[in-house]
Amino acid sequence: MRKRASQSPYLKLYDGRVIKFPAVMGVLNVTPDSFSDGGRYLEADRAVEHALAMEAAGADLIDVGGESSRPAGASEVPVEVELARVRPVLARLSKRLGVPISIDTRRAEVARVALESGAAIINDITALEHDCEMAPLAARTKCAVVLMHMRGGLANHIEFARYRDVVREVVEYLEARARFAAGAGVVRSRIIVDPGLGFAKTAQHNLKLLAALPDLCALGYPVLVGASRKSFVARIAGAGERELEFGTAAANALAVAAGASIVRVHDAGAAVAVVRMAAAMAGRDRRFRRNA
Ligand code: PMM
Repeated sequence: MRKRASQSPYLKLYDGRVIKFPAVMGVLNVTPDSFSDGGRYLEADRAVEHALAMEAAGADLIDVGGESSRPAGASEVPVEVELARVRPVLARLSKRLGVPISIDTRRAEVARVALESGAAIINDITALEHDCEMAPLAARTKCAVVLMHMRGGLANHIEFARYRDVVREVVEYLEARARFAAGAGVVRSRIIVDPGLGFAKTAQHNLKLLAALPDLCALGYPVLVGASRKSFVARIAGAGERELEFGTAAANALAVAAGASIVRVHDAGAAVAVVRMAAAMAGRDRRFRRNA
């Protein structure tokens, strides 16, 4: 067990905006094939509407993605396609959205366009490994970066779900990637780590990682957890709409109680209530501390 490093209760972005933790990241997948909301927000105007609705429901930031990473057989899309999907949405959002935007991409070219449109966070499921231009871009722009653990590629990562000790290996990987990012000039206080639930992980691996969140938090970086509607939740809680939502809520509540700083979700309204309650119960909401 590591010595607990102190975690900041907020993230200050390069533009001065502050995201208070625990925070809700609303997912805006602008893809025709994402596993839960695929196709619904492909049309830019509807995507923008959905993002604004998530903000109104209390989301603290919006994660825009143009490439599906659906566990079973996600296909790679050319960079032009990814750009064509996200560019019109980002252009419209930058004028209308108050909360910060993160761009869910492995590609520096897409991240660059998004940052130019006002995004403040790069959410890279390959922890800056896929594209060697990503780390210099993040360093140059002083944006925040989410470093996620995964193994293998988009289409085959589940074949890599083999570990001797999944917690140790994921913690060590994220520690190394955070060190790499900071060494490349990424602002240290803007590094976020993520165990990558469902990416090269079985249900058991995901459960072990969720149970070990305090070890991940002990690295000293904010921890992002993306359990929302994933197949392990369906397997455990049931695959119906309600079961998936309540299963997601349970995972998010316990993740916040264990120290997670950001939960990445599809139903922002539900998650806001869950996170508020869990934060207060865990003594993470100053207004409701017992000795306040
Ligand atoms: N999961 C998905 C996509 N991007 N990014 C981070 N940082 N963490 C995740 O767990 C994550 C992610 C896949 O889910 P989706 O298709 O519903 O977006």
